[in-house]
Amino acid sequence: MKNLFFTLLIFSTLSISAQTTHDISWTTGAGPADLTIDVGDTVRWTWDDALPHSVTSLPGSTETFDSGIISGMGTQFSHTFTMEGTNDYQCDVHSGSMFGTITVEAVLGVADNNLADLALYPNPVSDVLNLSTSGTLESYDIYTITGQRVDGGALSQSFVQVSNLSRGLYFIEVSNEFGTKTIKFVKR
Ligand SMILES: [Cu+2]
Repeated sequence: MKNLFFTLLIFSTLSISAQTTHDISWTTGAGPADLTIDVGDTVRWTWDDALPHSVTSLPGSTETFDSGIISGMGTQFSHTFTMEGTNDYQCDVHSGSMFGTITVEAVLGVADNNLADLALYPNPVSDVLNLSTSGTLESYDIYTITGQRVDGGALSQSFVQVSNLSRGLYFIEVSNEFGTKTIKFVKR
């Protein structure tokens, strides 16, 4: 049981990025249908008239995608962009009025925001546990070594009051939208 808890702690430190789906109304005259998105985001085109259309990447586009020519009000085509770059595309039927560019940018700030540099001080601690990181602090949970949660909540400041904890060994799990980091500390 204890081993399982430690294993979970280790895996819970892996980060997860937020992903977004962007919608484009795909109809004659929709061009230029341009968007700037983050790597990992999805663009979803929805056919908003009854005419046949396609969503087709053009030569030179960073990624290749093609819905084929399909028709039907409400038809959807989605593509998840995984590479930083520029993607020119068009409708192969109405290339003069249905076209656009999807610009895909590297996700900024994750490296600085993933809590990888989170540090605690002092450790051992008696009253106030300070949290030092270049990332954004959003919430925390404190667990005993047997996995019992004894404290936690939103983090609006870069410290946690631990004077109420009994003496012993604890883990603090600090989270933000990009992930979680868990560090052991000693309360004395
Ligand atoms: Cu079209």
